[in-house]
Amino acid sequence: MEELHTTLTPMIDLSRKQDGTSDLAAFAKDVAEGLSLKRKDLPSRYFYDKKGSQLFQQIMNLPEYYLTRAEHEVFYSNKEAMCSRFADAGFFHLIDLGAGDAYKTKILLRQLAQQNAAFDYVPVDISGDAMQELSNSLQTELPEVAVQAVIGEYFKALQWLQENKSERKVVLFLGSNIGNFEKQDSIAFLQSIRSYLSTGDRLLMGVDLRKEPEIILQAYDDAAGVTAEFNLNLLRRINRELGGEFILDQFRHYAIYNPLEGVMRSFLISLKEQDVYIKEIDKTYHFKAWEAIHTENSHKYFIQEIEELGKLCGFNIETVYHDQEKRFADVLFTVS
Ligand code: AVI
Repeated sequence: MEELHTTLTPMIDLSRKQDGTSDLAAFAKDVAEGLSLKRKDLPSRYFYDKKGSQLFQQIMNLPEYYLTRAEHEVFYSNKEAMCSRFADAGFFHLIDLGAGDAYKTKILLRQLAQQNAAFDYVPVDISGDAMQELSNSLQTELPEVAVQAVIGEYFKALQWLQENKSERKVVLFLGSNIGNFEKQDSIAFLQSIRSYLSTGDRLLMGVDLRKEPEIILQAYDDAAGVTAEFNLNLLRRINRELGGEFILDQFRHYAIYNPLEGVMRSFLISLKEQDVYIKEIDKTYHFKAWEAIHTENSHKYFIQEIEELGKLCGFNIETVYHDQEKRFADVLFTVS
């Protein structure tokens, strides 16, 4: 067995910008661009400020939001098989892109520790707070696991890993996060991940599968209105960070599933004709009554689509792990 590290390794912070621009300037630019489009559109990555991240935690516990529970079940019922594959060729880095609180990954970490697998755990997340909390909780719960948290964007982290930790890699991209990309962007994203991997490396990706449309619809339009709050929080964030003057109850959440494309789309709809000024952009945006702002896509897949997506990006499916009801899959890829 490899030597186990029991001391707390300092976190790597790659989040500081090199080009002098701030996150706020990027936010203002994206909002200005998105609200100037004929079909208004705001990027869903801006959902996750502090309040938005808390709301997303609540969403994951909602009865209608089956995704998290289903993936948890996939991990729980396949942990031995998954971990044996990961550890089949000596030491590896387990890289968790968008780790958050690592609720599901901890199932694998416990299993790997129990198997005495030779690995270190590299959670990557843009949130420094989340990485600090995760490092602390792992120090208490699993002190035998070597942890090196990285704060920053995925590709900066992969670049850093390539330069600093060059052993075999198993990359986790869980929670159906791939589903939030536009099709073309998901290809570019996976091709980019592939460019940091070599023969023997693996990718485990969590994908939400096609199913009864009503079930999908309810997951994104829950009875308690938490998803509606999560969507509207984007306007609250624009108000707070960019000096926007959105009146939240003059917009409503609307979600619709297209079963032909397998895409859940979310919108904010203006309930009346109105003008909204945003101070940081120094511009007023006009909304017609019932005009929509598109805020999110959540793609649902057939396994065949995942296989094709993988092939396009240089990955072959090794194993598909399902929950019992086949709502969700975690797909293990090797590099081709
Ligand atoms: C983070 N992502 C995978 C979630 C999803 O299911 O698309 C975000 C979300 N949006 C509304 N509910 C949850």
